[in-house]
Amino acid sequence: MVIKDATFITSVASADKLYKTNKPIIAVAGKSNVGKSSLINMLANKKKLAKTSVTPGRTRLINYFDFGSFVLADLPGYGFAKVSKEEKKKWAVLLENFLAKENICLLLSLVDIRHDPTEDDKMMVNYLYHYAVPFVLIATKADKLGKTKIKPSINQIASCLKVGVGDITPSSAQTGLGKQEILSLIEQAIISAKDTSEI
Ligand SMILES: Nc1nc2c(ncn2[C@@H]2O[C@H](COP(=O)(O)OP(=O)(O)OP(=O)(O)O)[C@@H](O)[C@H]2O)c(=O)[nH]1
Ligand SMILES: [Mg+2]
Repeated sequence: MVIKDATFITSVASADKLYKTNKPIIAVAGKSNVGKSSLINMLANKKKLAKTSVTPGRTRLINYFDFGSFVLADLPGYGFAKVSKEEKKKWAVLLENFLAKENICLLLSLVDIRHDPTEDDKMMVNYLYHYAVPFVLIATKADKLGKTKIKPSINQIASCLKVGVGDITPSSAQTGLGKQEILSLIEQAIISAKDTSEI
């Protein structure tokens, strides 16, 4: 799949304002600073489509992007310590509503390849099982590890999250590692969603 001209659609702050579309929805989730916006820019071949930030926790909204054959939703990052309890609750309501209400074709759940998944990462995976959302895990920032460390790290993450190693794709927004695999996972998810809707 080739992404030609991805564009920003809208930002949404509350669950009653979720963006309506007939296109398949691909969502991107993960803790603050894990590299969601950077991954979106990599997939789009655009440096500044989604705002990236050295200060974690900047994206508090769901940002929607038109990728041509699908709509991509950049979900607000979780696990940011300096956020008030009230704001955390708001985040959880928004996320749970999004997962429950939207017909998500595939969710890319991002974890940092360098670290064991956090409790929040585990909670995210539990949410995904609970709401029966099809998902794959993406281990980000692989350029920060030596080549020989990638496989052991993926094994470790898989065992922490109780998923198969084949369900985790290493990626790097810096080198472009994983880009083609992720695009083809999205493409397959779109095709199989179409097939099921035609039965
Ligand atoms: N080396 C390296 N740095 C990365 C990679 N992806 C993201 N970063 C850096 O990590 C920081 C956070 O990246 P973002 O893409 O803004 O992360 P995010 O998950 O969108 O963060 P929030 O929107 O705040 O939740 C930035 O400084 C990025 O440049 C990567 O693959 N390799
Ligand atoms: Mg972001």
